Amino acid sequence: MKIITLEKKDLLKAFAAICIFTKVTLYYHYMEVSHNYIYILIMTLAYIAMVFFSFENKIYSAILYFIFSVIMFLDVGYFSYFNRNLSVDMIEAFGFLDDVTDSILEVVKPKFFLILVDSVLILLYFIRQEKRKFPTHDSFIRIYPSPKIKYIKSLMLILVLTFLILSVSGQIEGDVTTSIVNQEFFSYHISDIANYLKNEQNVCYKESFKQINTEYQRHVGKEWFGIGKDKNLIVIQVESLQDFVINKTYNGQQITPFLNALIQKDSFYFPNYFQQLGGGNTSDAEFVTHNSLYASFKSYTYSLYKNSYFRGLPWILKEKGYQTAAFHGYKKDFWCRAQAYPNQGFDEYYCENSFELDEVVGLGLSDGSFFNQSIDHLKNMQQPYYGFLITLSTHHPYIMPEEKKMIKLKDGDEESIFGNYIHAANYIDQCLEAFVKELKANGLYENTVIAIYGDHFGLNCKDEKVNKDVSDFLGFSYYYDEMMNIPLIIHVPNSKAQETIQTVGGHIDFLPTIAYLMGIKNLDTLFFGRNLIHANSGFVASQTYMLKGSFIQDGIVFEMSRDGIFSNSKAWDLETKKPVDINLCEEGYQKSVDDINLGNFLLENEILSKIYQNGQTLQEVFKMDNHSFESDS
Ligand code: GP9
Ligand code: MN
Repeated sequence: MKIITLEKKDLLKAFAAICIFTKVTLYYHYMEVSHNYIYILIMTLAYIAMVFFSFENKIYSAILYFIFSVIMFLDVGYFSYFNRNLSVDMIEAFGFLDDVTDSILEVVKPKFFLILVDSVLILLYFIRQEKRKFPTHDSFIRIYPSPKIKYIKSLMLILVLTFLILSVSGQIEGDVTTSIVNQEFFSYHISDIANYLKNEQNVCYKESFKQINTEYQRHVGKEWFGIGKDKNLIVIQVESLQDFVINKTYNGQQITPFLNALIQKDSFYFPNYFQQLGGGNTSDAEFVTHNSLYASFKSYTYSLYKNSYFRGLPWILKEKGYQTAAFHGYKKDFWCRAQAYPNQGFDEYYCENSFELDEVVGLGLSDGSFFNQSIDHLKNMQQPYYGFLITLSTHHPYIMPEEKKMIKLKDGDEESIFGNYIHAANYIDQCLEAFVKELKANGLYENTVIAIYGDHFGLNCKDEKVNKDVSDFLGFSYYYDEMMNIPLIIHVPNSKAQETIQTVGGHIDFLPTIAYLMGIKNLDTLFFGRNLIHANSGFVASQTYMLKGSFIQDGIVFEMSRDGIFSNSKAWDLETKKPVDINLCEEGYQKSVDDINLGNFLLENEILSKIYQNGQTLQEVFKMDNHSFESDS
């Protein structure tokens, strides 16, 4: 009788081991681990074995294993959307996700639940055993393994633990260790927690802000300088608008006929403009656009720095006598906007409460109604004014009401995210057309500069179906460079501008570009961006979707390898998509890392406040904090 029980147990153990092996393999498949796969797989299995060997009462092991499995589940869900590992830094950010539940449900695929199955079964088994108080359970390890096996297990535990501690603490250096620490489940999460607790700051102050400012000033007075001087400025941040819909036909129809026509007359169009966000999304797009600073990777910059002093576009225009207001037909406190806006330089924030919710599309007030009602507020503002309008209707999953759908979709695209997105892009185009018409009707058009840009991508290239649909539409494989490409259009009525500026740029470049057109001679703040109207070359440092160190410069895209090893990275030509030698990218990689580290240093040390509120110099703030400072003279 006893022998039969043991055989059954052994079979169950073997079955559990197969399930665990399959699950870990599946996990790394979802996490797209490509370098040092075998080492990583073996290590994770060894750590899991350790969890089961460590407790005599296996219920504790099963509980721990279940917890690890839940973390793995969160990892794959997070990775499938953001293309990066989940970090403890992001825990605070989850508090903001309640209103985008639809989108989250959309990205968490049912297949990800397979990650949980084995741990639930193992846990249930041991709970049942525990309830029955099955006598062989506790005694199994004590009675049957020989002392020799016990020693082998103990030795294995010691080796595995020693390696884990040495590698995550950086004592074992080398490419393989780096690769493992960045990809292996236990090593990554332990080192992530250790880094969070250490909160180490490293900054390399190689490029001085003075040089960036000098470059801005060198262009002052050149062509197009000040064509918007003393005019009103309306900046429209469009939800999820990507560049690939501009100047494109779908099934014989223009997707954005109004924007296509707008580009042709009195406008500057930047087709190589890219999103540059941090740990946040829409609110980071706003932050980077206004301040020309890198957003924090840790969490939403507005929430981390809601009480900090910033000195971006709203402040600079305010000093020139502008009245400033932000407009968004959604909840007042979402993304901490209500708290952050006064420190960003906004006099007013017209949020959901300032609008009548007379038409709902997607998350809330329709863009059509939002624009219409914003005209009433704009009319009452003292001129010149700066109005920053954030749209909402074209938010994921892009479901437009039937009567707004003007594009005839191909059969296969009906009910797909791609099809929905085409309708949404066309809908916002209709709304923008109606808005400009209303500005004209109210005498607000002639004297107003209008800038329109996308906050971030709408169609995630990691989603298989989306990727296939967009790739078929584009005629080439849809990847991050295309995904993060958003349009920027700056329209200056009667300017006779008809410029398509191919220079690569991103959100970070908006402030110096618009400041130049608005005739600001002295852009008296710290900023990272370039005036794209005259910049000889552009530089887009990326820290999200394409990881820190990645960049786009002069038509070359460099994507930093997820395992943290430069030589495993990829580079290609932005236009032709042909591979480029990564050895040409070392300098750009270093600049990308340095700029983002410096950006974080500015945020974490309240540098703007120290300089502009406390009157300290750049040299003082950098020396004071014992960081390297290269003279900018
Ligand atoms: C909410 C809106 C959407 O106010 O800006 O934010 P997102 O989910 O795109 O970051
Ligand atoms: Mn958004």
